[in-house]
Amino acid sequence: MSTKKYDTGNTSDDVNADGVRCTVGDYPYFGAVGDFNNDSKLDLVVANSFESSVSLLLGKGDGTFQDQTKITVGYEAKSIVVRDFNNDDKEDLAVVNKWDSSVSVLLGNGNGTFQNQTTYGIGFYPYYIAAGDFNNDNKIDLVVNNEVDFTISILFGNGNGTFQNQKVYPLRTTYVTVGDFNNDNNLDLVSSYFWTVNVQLGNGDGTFQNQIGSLVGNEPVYIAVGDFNNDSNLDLAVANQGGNSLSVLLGYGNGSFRNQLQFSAGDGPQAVVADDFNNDEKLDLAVVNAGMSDNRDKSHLGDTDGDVSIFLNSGV
Ligand SMILES: [Ca+2]
Ligand SMILES: [Ca+2]
Ligand SMILES: [Ca+2]
Ligand SMILES: [Ca+2]
Repeated sequence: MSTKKYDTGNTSDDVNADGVRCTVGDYPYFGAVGDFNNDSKLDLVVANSFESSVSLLLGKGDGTFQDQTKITVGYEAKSIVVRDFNNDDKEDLAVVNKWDSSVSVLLGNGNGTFQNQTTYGIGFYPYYIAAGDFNNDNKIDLVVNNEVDFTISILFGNGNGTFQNQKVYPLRTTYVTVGDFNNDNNLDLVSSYFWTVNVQLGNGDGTFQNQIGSLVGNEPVYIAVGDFNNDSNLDLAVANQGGNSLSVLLGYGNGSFRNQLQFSAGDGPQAVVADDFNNDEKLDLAVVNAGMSDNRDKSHLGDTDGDVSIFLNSGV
């Protein structure tokens, strides 16, 4: 892999895409994409952390967006997952509200509007959310990590846009996401905690096996899942906030991974995105560096300029 860097130089409450600025709400923390008005043009949703809203930016298909529409959720939205929870072919949202210890589910009307939120109680200090079918009933379920409780909450879906009350499992993690890491068609969990990422293989009935740990850098805070070496086994890319590094773990296809490849990232990596940025059909990585060295308090993120490190996949 090779690396190059570019500076976004942007710390205000804007989304900045190649010079196009779109105003959103106060302290935007997370973004996701989907097509919410069924015009085959990608739209953006942004979690506004210091107000009770997400901003919807409908895409014009040319890289620009209409002015935001705000959608009411709980306070301190930290992450969003986009899926179709009620099988009507219209994309829906689930939003984690950290302060409220809740998840807001918003069913899409398919025209860029949403029904009012339904909220579900989860644990204390929730941050990240992922969606998948954990009990193989063809209904999408949700998983959230509750950072201070040292738990995860799983909300099993009813297939009609409603969810059952949380099931709580003990797990120390700063992040949670999903993938099938042993190719048995049961969805597995991957999480992170000091120097380690942990895979828990799914049993296909909504329960999970014990953790399989792999060593990464200091303070892993975000994991991207993809097949980076095209061997049909899922791999992991991990942003190590404390280590200012990126770890790549290539999967064996049984839930374990080769020893990490570690790369220097920027200052305070917070997130990593896997996509093919140069159209060579290999997944590249973009690491978002918050610029934290002057102030390690998360509540002051953004006081220092951040940047993005791009890692082009040269074919491992
Ligand atoms: Ca839907
Ligand atoms: Ca399910
Ligand atoms: Ca599996
Ligand atoms: Ca692979």
